[in-house]
Amino acid sequence: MKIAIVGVSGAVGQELLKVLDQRNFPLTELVLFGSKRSAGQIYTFKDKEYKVKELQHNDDFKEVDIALVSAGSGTSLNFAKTITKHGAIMIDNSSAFRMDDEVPLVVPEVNAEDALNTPKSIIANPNCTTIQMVVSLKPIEQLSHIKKVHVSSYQSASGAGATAMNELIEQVKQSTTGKEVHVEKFAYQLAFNLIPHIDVFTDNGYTKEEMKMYNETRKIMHSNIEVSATCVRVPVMRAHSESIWVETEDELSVEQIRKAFENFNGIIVEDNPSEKKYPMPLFLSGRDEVFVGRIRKDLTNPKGIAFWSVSDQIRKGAALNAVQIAEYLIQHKKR
Ligand code: 2RA
Repeated sequence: MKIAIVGVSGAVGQELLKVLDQRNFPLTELVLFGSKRSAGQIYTFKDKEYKVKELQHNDDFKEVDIALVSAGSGTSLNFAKTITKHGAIMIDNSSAFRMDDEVPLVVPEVNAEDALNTPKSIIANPNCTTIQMVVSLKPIEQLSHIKKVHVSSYQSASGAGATAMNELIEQVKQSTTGKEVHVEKFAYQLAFNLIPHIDVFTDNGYTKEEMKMYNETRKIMHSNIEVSATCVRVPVMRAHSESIWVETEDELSVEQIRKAFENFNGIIVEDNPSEKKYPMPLFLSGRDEVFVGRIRKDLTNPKGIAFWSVSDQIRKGAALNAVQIAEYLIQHKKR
């Protein structure tokens, strides 16, 4: 089983190496690709050194079985044919193919079987905020069809990449020493601030990030579910949080929802307010699961349930989900 990682030098690329190692993914060969700038860098995987090759339009993917790609939409669009032309399956972390009808958009806990239908040999990894949310929605949908979702996201700096994480740290230092705060990766200073603007605004007043939560959730859940999102950047390093309100067809109890969460693979319930037990990003970075808490009936709607969720944006929100798709493929499809 030959695996390629494209974009290995980025935050997600580095996490892909860690996840493949930690899960003992059954690869026999590994090849790393990057930009001209990253070419030549050396990374270690299971005590063996691998040199990054520059991604080019050639036959480098001839023997590759699965390519894990996290290098931006432009690179994915430009190199999809080069990556897949010899038979490799491309698991793409960019938004390039997510809404393509011939490309499955997959969260294994929710719609794994969709990964087996790949007319373009491409499987799209959803946006991190969508992944985290649909994992928490699936157990509720299994109890009663979800009609509406309102969600506010509290998105960490890591969503904008490793440079953005470093910028946040520098901004905190600069703003506490009275120095001028350097702002580059975000529209405004993020330290001690909240920015209700991720990606670009569309004609309906929602941002592209917010419309991803609407469009991707409907595709993944094969549902007419209505999603209204407000996506906010917050001064947190690498775990996203979401405040989610759900309306279901039938009235459900908190106990039913809690039990469904507790029995669902990939979810951990942290919900005991009297003991100050609820998920927080500071303590859950690096974890694989989606953590849920603050589960309660909605005061305004007997068919409404509100809850809070936290998950690591780089792991389950990107690298882990992609590797889980690859694991599903090798368990269910000869590759
Ligand atoms: C963000 N979800 O958080 C976007 C892309 N990772 O910036």
